[in-house]
Amino acid sequence: MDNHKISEIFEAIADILEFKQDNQFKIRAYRRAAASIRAMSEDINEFAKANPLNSIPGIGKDLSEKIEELLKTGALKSYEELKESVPGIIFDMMRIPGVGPKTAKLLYDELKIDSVEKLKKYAKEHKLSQLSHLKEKTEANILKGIELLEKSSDSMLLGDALPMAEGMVNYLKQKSPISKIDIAGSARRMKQTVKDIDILVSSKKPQAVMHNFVNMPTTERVLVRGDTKSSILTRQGIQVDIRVVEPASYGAALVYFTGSKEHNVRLRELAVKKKLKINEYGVYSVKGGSASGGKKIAGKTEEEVYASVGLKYIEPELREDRGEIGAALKNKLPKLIEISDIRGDFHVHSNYSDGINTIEEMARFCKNLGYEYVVISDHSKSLKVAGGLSEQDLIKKNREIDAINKKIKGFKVLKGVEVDIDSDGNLDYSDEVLKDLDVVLAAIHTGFKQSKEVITKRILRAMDNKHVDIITHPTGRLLNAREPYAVDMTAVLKHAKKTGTVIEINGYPERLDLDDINSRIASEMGVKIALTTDSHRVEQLLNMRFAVSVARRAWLTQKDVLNTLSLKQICAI
Ligand code: DGT
Ligand code: CA
Repeated sequence: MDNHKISEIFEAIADILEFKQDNQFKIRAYRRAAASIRAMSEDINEFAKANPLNSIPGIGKDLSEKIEELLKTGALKSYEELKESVPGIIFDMMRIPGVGPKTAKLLYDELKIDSVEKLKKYAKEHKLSQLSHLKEKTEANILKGIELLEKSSDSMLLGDALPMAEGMVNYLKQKSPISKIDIAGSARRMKQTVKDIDILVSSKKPQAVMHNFVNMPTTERVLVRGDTKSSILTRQGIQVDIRVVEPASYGAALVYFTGSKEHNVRLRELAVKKKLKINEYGVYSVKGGSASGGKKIAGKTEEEVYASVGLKYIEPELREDRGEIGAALKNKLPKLIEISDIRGDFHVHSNYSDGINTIEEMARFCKNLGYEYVVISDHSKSLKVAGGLSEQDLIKKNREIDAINKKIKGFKVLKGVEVDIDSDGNLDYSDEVLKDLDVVLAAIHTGFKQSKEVITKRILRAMDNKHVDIITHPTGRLLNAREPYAVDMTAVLKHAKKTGTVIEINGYPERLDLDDINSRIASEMGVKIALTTDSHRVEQLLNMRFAVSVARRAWLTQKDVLNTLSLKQICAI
């Protein structure tokens, strides 16, 4: 039983209770508890040994007993009984993005849906929209949701994959002598989603590495076990491949297994032009049209491999065949932004709205990260589900910020807001309120299904307000869960340039919004970018590395990014 599993069970209980039209307070209590456990930085088993469970925010006596039962027995009797009372297809339907308990109930009661295949078939045949309570749009969304689920079931978020891969690397390093070890594949390129995890090793004791790998605590099933290559499936259903290579081939293997495939193809084409051959073992000179008998000229390090075909080292995030080899040939690769360039975070929530920590806790954590400033940007009044602040609460919050700024030296908390753009494009606070804030972020949280024209107009109108500084999560997508709303990004970026509005790369792993491709277009148009975490608790402030990874994949440099500026420079804008 881990945090993830327990929060999943609590969410499932909330879904069932909602399906059964049970008490709203009870449902909300389960959801709050699930969120709280999911966000804990500590393993709940460890936590429970030293602390009472009801010291977790949102956990009272009843829920702490349930957690205890789960930790002790690995199961929860009341949950098992509750599950029995609901047909299995309801759970399958609720996994589809866009299908909540109410819709699932309607589909089950009215259409006797008993499989997802049947639901897909009925959606295609427009049988769902014939129901009196189901709109055509919902039908289209259900179909999209099923297709998204089919597509996403074999990919995981970088935010989940990378920590998992790093954990494995650390585990293997501790267990046996290892000369070199790297995460390779899409996780090393920091792609937003990752299909499987690739690990490359060189070691004097390859057999010991293989033994430890297949016996990791997270291993569910061993798929392949060999001397130089093994594959396992983790308990979460993720495939992990490991390869052990000779030190003399390590660089060539790392280039090969980092990919992307398309980058590797371009690299090999370039080698052929230079009468060389590149493979996962090394770079060879070609004699009489064949590499056999050719001399090995590189392979130990990646730098050596790139240099052998006349290229400077190419950072993994750029290896997507998006012009990086041409740029490297001309020695025109960008000097990519690094996490150490970041001097503050522009999008952080506190417990004034839906965050868990206080402003002071968030500020002190940021200071410890070496930042000079943080923008506390809680939600505005109409976003009630996220604890949006009334004007009076905002005044109170700003006073608290003034007090904290007197207390914490060498650091500044800036007054901000994530102001909601309503369905007509109006902002949720008046200009009178906005003018007293240091930083105004504007965001869409409702009306996701509006037409492209309407959504785009809303954002453009928000940018026209002279107080709005940043457009946050500009497409509203949630990776593997919700498609972006229909927004004309070219129009938004053009208007951002015209009005001097900054565009956000939100580093929350489910968002990574704006994405790498659009961020690159934005910077080429001269639009400034802010890298943020959208943190709701202190640990999430560390997600800045994911915002930075999107920026790096977008070829951004220090000068493209707002929060590489010092506090003094920011205050002068
Ligand atoms: P994914 O789908 O998220 O796992 O993405 P990757 O890039 O990690 O792809 P994967 O795991 O299939 O392969 C890892 C790397 O190995 C890939 O980036 C490049 C290399 N590779 C795999 N298969 C081939 C191939 O057929 N040709 C070449 N040139 N490289 C390959
Ligand atoms: Ca992979």
